Amino acid sequence: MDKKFDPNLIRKEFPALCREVKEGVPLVYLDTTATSQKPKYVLDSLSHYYSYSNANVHRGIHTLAEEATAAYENARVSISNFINSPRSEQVIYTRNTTEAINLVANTWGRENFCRGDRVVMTEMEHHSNLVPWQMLAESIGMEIDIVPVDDRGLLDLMVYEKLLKKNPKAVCVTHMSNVLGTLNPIRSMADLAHEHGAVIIVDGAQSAPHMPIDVQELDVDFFAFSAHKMCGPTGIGVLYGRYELLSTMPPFLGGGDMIKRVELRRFDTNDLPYKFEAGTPAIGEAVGMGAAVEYLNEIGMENIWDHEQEIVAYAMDKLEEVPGVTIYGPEADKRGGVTAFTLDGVHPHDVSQILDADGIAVRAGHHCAMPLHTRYNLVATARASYYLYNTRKDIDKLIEGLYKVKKMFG
Ligand code: C6P
Repeated sequence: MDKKFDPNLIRKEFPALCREVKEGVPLVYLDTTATSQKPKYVLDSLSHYYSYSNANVHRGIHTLAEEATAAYENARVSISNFINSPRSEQVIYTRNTTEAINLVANTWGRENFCRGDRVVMTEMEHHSNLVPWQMLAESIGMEIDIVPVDDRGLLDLMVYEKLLKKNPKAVCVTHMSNVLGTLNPIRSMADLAHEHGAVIIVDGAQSAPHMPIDVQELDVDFFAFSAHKMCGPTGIGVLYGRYELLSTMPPFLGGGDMIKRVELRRFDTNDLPYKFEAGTPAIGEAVGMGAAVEYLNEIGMENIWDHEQEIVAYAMDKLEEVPGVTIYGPEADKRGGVTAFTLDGVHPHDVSQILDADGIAVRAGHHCAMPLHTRYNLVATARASYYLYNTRKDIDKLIEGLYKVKKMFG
């Protein structure tokens, strides 16, 4: 792998980015926020694992079982190092970010919240970091407080400080918005949460793929992310948790591997991380996630972040020049590689559909952030998002496409 950062070389490593959507129409992929494309390095690791080392983990002592277990556990160590977790036992495999947050709500949450206790969430959360807490609140009788988003797309931190004075048990916040791109000041929010005795649960689905993550530096209690948004496969994600919390939490799902001993009427739970990994896990996918982390490390997360900063600034400049376009969210230096926008007089679904005819993939809809869209009196936006493989040429094609949309709609 070439260490020098060159998106034109990088994109050649992604088979999907080399395809045509239809004859003579190459793919312009601007939907990484939904899911990223996968490099050959990761695809080969999946193929190699399933071709030669496929077996169940932690159960057999034959060669393939040992190879599969080693590959599964080595991937955990790579992921642990990727986020600077103090111990790899603090890295729990889940299906995705959504399952990781549901795990926390249903174990730590159920153990620690009582009727009348408060939880703080924000107006820019993805449904994954809203609904599990709403479900818990409904069943326990907790109170939900919301940190609003201002017109620029930033959290109102004065309100956050005020809400902390009500002594919430937990703060649930996204590191980066999947709509506005807003990068939230997690370290200072964590410091404030801790000063008030609250635990902070961070949705890292949109930050972990794009920037260096150090969970110790961020001082977060829980951090959730998904492999499929960071060059890895679907069906695998991670919950990082503080050791003292994870070790005292009850298990999430019951079954094989999460136990040490089972009798007919009782069981003893296994040690971390297995306590939270009931049943046969997504082994090949975990191996693929490990490969994705190796791939990203080789390129360098700082390089990826710098490139995306450059690309998003360029995209915002160009989008702003298109008459009728409104971009939501803060200035380029306060956001990651996401631009949600509307085009006057054209429904975002039409924008997306017309762009697709030219091979340009953007997402349209509420992006699983309905309350945030309501905040801006919107039902939907079109959203272009960027990653290590996007170039200025992709943005130029998007802009060309938008002029075509405008022409079609008069
Ligand atoms: N956002 C998007 O198009 P899962 O689906 O569990 O891997 O990730 C959920 C999730 C949680 N938090 C944030 C901030 C997210 O952006 C997402 C996924 C995708 O915006 C699919 S809805």
